Amino acid sequence: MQTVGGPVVSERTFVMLKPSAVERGLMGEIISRFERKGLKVVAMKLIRMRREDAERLYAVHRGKHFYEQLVSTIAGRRVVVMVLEGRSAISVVRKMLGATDPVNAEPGTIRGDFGLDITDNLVHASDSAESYEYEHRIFFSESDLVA
Ligand code: FUP
Repeated sequence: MQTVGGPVVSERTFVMLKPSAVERGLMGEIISRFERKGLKVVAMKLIRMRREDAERLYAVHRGKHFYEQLVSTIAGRRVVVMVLEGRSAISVVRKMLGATDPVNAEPGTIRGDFGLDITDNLVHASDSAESYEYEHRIFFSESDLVA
């Protein structure tokens, strides 16, 4: 845990490498970026995404025009799910991902460097502490988190 002037500011975030990242052999590149930034991997596994878990993960988008495509894009395919820890990890990882639509993502970000597809945009990461709490519990139990 790191501190600034006393308070603990280290936090955790949930990250998923989407099927295209796995299939294109980008796992190492992406995980390496997180490690080089100083983020600590506290849980990680390669899984075949079950449809019900994909629906749970994207429940917040249910009813939106892209929801079905979003779920279908990851259901039944291999993804890597992980929990990363570090100072302001949630916002730091979101910045490293870049804009949601890779066409608009800045070079130097993961989506900016490797993507073009908005739905299969390589990586998902929690956008708030509440999202982290919800998302990581779909895939991990507390005993899986190795601090
Ligand atoms: P992000 O948090 O950057 O992944 O983006 P959002 O929460 O806005 O979007 C969630 C997922 O829906 C992303 F994988 C991108 C996808 N999406 C579409 O496929 N079409 C859209 O019009 C908007 C988002």
